[in-house]
Amino acid sequence: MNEISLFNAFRAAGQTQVFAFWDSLNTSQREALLLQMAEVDLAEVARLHRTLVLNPGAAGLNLATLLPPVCKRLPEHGGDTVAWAHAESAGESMLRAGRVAAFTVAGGQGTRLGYDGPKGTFAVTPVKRKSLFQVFAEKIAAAGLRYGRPLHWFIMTSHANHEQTEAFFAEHRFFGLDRARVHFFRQGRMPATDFAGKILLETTHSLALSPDGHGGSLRALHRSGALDLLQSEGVDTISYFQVDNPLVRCIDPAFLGFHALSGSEMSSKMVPKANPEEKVGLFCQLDGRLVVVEYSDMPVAMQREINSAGSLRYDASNIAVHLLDREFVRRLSRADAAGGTTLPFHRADKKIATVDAAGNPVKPGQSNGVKFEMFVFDALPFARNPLLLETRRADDFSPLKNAEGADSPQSARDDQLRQAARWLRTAGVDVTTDTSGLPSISIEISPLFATDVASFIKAWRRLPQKPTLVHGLYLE
Ligand code: UD2
Repeated sequence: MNEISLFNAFRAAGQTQVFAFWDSLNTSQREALLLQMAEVDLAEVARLHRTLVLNPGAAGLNLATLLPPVCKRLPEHGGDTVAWAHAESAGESMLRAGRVAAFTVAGGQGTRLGYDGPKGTFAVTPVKRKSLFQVFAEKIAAAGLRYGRPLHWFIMTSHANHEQTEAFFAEHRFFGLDRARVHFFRQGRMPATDFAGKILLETTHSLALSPDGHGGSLRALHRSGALDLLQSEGVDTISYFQVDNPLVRCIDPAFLGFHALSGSEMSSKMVPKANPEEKVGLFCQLDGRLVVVEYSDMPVAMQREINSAGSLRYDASNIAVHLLDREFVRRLSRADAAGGTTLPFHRADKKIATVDAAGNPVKPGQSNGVKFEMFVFDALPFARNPLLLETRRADDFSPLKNAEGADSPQSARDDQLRQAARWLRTAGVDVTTDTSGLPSISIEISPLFATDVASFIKAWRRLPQKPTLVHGLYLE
């Protein structure tokens, strides 16, 4: 679109405030503003204002019809051991056939952690202080080595952290991965509006744009050409995980096998809720479909509800680990581009930095507008045969969200230490721990040594000389 048609489109949409300062801008400022204006889907902005701001009730959930979800349980919780073994070997065949790629969403701001940098660069391991990105790189490398097919790895960044993320990988030589198989792309952005639906300016020559949420990853996979690359490489399954979870089993054969064997287009892992107030989304069934309800959208009484067996009625926590069928993502993205019904946007009222009528910066003390985000789990109701699988929290989930307390660097470190101690004990090694399983010394096991307890036992047995555990231990 050229300058004139952009101006006309914004004028027709009642958004002339975005060029209020046009006459005072220099050429490069004008160019920058025009580029941002070209990014905006004005019809989408108008629709979101109508549906989420003017008429918010219509988009609400009907909680009265919610039910607990159907879930495949772990063998220790009644799951079928034979089915688990069968699924694991099916997943291993997929990996041997090179049908799987890894996908990390790393576009978030990490505000709660208070860390100034892309979250994936945060040093998270107890002994070697490896970054989250290095931990994932080693897990992905280990799967490639074990199954004889190196995996492609896609990393979704944001406009704010893209360059820093790429530079970090370059500086660390891609942690030994083949750089031709590591792909970065930026997620999309959405303009923030005031409560009257007017797009806010961040400065006189830039719009208030923010990431479109991890649900934007589906559009971005399509737009970036990732889906075509995957197709040409014979990859049909995308293993999706968040950047904030050092324990994640990002390449999990049993999960892959269950997903493929049930003909699912999107599958998710859950863990039983740690406590009724845990701040995680919950898998539920709504009108026969699998959905995730955010904790903030579920009344506390419902979060605490107990079933006839005496446990929490809604206990299926979303750990944000999903498998996506490549063509499912393409189908949703195409429908999206054609203006069809796809992922809904969620509204968040925020304090949005902007400018006043004279162009001076304004930092509002209370919410002055609305940001719009999509959530990837909202794709579940569109998927054929969506599957929900239970996993073990201690081996799959320890998110890094806050600077202190729950879900912090300390808790993530402790959970990694407990896992290492547990694996050593299962291999018959005497490890001193406290009652929570926390060892008295620092132990770190590289994913290149083992990625689960079974591979750990094998690797440990193969060691010609067993290391002592006096001053801590690092195994690679
Ligand atoms: C998410 C889930 C919650 C629970 C929890 C588990 C949502 C809304 N809630 O909570 O249900 O499962 O995770 O840990 O998802 N990201 C992007 N681009 C964006 C926004 C986020 O890439 O525009 C990434 C971000 O880098 C991170 C992940 O998505 O890897 C989660 O984002 P979050 O921290 O906003 O989600 P959170 O912790 O509120």
